[in-house]
Amino acid sequence: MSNDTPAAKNDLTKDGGDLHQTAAANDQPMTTNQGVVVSDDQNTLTAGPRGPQLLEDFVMREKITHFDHERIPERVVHARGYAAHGYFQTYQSHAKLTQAAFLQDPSEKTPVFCRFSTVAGRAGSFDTARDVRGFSVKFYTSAGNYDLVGNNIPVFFIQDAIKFPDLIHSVKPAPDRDFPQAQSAHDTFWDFVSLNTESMHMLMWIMSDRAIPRSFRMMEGFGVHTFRMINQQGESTFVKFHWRPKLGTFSLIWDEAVKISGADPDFHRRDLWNAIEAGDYPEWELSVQTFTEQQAEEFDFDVLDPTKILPEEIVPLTPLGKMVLNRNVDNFFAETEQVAFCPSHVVPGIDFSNDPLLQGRLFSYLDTQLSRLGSPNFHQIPVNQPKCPFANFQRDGHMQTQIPTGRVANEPNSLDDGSPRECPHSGFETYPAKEQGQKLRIRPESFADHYTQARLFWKSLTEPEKRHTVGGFSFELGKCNEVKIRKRMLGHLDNIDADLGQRVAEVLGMEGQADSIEPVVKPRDPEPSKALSQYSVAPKSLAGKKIGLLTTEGLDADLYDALRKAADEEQAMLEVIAPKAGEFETSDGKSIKPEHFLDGAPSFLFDCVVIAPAQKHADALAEQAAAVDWLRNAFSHLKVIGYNEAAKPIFQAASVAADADEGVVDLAGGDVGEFVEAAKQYRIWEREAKVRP
Ligand code: HDD
Repeated sequence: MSNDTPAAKNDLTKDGGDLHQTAAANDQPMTTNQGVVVSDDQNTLTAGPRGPQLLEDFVMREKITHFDHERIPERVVHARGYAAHGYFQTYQSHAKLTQAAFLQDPSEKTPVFCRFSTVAGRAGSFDTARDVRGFSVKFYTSAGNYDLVGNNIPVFFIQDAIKFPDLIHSVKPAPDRDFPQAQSAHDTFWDFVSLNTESMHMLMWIMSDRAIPRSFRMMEGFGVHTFRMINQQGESTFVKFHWRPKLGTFSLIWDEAVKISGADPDFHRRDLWNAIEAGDYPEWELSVQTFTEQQAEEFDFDVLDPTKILPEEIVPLTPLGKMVLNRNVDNFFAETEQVAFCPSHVVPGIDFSNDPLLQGRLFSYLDTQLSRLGSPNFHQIPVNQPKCPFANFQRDGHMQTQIPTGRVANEPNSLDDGSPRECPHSGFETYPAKEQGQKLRIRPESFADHYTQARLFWKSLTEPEKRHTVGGFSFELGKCNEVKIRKRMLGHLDNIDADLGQRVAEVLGMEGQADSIEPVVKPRDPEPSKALSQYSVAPKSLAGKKIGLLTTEGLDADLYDALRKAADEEQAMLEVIAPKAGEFETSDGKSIKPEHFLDGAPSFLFDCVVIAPAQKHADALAEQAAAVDWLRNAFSHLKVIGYNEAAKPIFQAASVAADADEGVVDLAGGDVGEFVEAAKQYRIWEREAKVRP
């Protein structure tokens, strides 16, 4: 704000007035923050050309002082995040369920701002850490801002917010040595969670593929808690929120995630930015599971317990509408960094439940914004401002940017007959739930079953997903030095499922060493729920995915055209990788500029790959370790690989059989149809047992 130049138009009376400090006008002079035109931005004022600098140089002092104060505290959790603008559109009126304004009119598009994040790492950490992903959406509704602050996992580690600082301290780098960064694979985390049986269900999710998503665009989102929806008649229905990505839910393989973190630490943010820039707008469907208080009493778990899901076999999803992200931010700091989400930001038609974790969150977020953004006026920052009118008698404070007029700042008053006035019949009214009870510090008994749903999750996974979950636990516990913690965890895993416990113990070489842990509530044996397995329900599609084509000068033009056409038809992206970064000619003399050069684009940055050098450059390519690794990695990451005859020396050098399985496809004759069909499977799971026995 204070940076505005005379040329910038700041109409503060307009909602979300245009506060862009535009570089657009080429003839706009550079000024100080006071609007004084700067004549020299390169040289400090000195006494003589080689003399001392002068304190009076307000241009230099202002510039350096502003720079010195550029950083604000990063978020205490979810520090690394990425966001985009878009809209939400309801499919129809959901007036029976809720009076929420954004769920009434299907012709109306409600603006949204959506931020995805990792939890544990710092703002400068890498994208592909094994972690929960935050999934926060700010709806700028006509009845005020509504924040749905969820995650890509439908349950949480703890049942009561008072334990949150301990959970986070345990997962963050150890306070003495300040490592490891963005990792849960260390003693303090596993010590804490193994002493908190309520974490077991969440641990299953976080050790599974869910914690290493392929893309923000291919990730589900969940409101986690039970909320209420209230209709115009004041009737309440319990709901659980779900976001489902149109592209389907897909994940990386752990070895890939580790390698990507070095090759492209910005893998997820780059993916989102590029997709939006390309007009390939990611989309999610918002649904709810709805149930009454009477139904809730009949479930075999407590709906106020955030470590439990409501299986879709019991209550299916009701689709409400869709969210489309179609605009990247103009400025990362101003928007993504300064956006302030608070679960307490609700609108008429949406209300809370007594979930003790949710209730704690209602306090924590507002509080954290005050320290992070430094002022109770954070709602005036453009990205946080409602797009509907807002007015009250709150006044002053750091960085007040509005100029309230008039003599009166109190209500009631008889001195000023103007607004704002409270509106008893149209304002937000809390649902009048009846509450009574003794004051206690006690966990309800109905929260005590900590293993059944962890077992439900395990039983619902496909075999490859089970393998990866065993891999997740083994990797993390293998990084845990204290043997007593490993033994304790193995005891919990045995309680979740004997097969799981056994398999992890085997990998760790600790068979028979699990602690014996007596569950407070003996776990039941639930029927599997298909919706919990992402690969049971994943669409067979290339939409939104990336095909990497490793080639050389002289690339077969017909093959290139066929791949480009197939990519367009399947709404996938095709990117060319060549040994050198410069332009080259294809077999028909057309010039191509490769998107990448080989050393900068390993195959783990792509979903499926084609290796098709020109014959005369094939041997030279096969001599390059980067090309051999390219193929070897693609094969071991279970990717579908298309190749031409000239690629065979690379197969030999990589010790990969050109007829290894259905995922290694010969493109002889230039027909890419078989390759595309195979690639729609995403991975060749059967290969996994061979490459990672
Ligand atoms: Fe939280 C940020 C999601 C429990 C305290 N949380 C934060 C963000 C997400 C979540 C997505 C990032 C918001 C953004 O993009 O700016 N948090 C969750 C979910 C939880 C949860 C789904 C459980 C169901 N959180 C939780 C508890 C507490 C907090 C129990 C505290 C008692 N969370 C915070 C915070 C953060 C935050 C410290 C840090 C930055 C911020 O709020 O704005 O207040």
